[in-house]
Amino acid sequence: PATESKRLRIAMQKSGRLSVDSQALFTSCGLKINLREQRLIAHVENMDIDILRVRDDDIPGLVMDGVCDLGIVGENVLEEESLQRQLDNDSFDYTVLKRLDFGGCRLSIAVPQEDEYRGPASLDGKTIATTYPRLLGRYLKQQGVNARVVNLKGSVEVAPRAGLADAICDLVSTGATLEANGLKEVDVIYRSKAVLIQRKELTDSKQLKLIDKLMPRINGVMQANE
Ligand code: PRT
Ligand code: ZN
Repeated sequence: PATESKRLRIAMQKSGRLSVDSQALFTSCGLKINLREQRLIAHVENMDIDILRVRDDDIPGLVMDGVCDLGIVGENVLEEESLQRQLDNDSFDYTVLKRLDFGGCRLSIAVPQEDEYRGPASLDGKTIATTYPRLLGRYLKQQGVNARVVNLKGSVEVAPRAGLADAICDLVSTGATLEANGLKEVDVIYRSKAVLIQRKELTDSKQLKLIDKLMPRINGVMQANE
């Protein structure tokens, strides 16, 4: 029947840097999930929750469009999608329930090791390759820098060597990738972690109660990990 409460839908990355930690968080919160099968949807056995396993890039949109109730995604991907949707005049509403303690990285400008860099102005007239054109565009605008942005979905770190760009703007955690490609990190433009987000206009009382039950558990797990 239409009045029956729907199961809470949580989107997580299927496979990648956030999957293991996302899954571990759910498990620590007492969710019994069978993720052995390579299915899109995994039913939580002991709660009215379904886990959707998707590409990380799809998670902000799924939550902003109300298709999923919660999601775990990197702030970098979330912010990029928000900026894009603002430009496209699409809905970009969501609530951050919790900033999590994994997925930490920074979005940085990097240039060839031998290049001189004297701040953002050095990027004037240059070409910068990135997977995050909106975050980079916002930064360049704030800095009053005029640069050409090339949008690459992958292999950003080889762009300068390949002659496709003068600089890159990419995610960095250890810095090993930059070093291996003869690049140096010169400016951090955004610091990111994984976040748990909720869609706006979630009004179902059973779903809200379920979230109220989960949040103290998440806080408890994070405190125990400190
Ligand atoms: O398949 P799907 O689209 O779901 O995954 P994906 O390949 O797009 O994303 P994935 O799994 O690589 O990353 C998911 C999220 O993890 C990112 O959106 C970030 O929020 C976070 N994260 C944390 C990182 C890194 N650290 C990271 N180091 N994402 C990517 N990297 C890459 C970076 O792009 C570069 O290629 O790792 C390399 C740099 O690492 P270091 O250690 O050499 O500096
Ligand atoms: Zn992705």
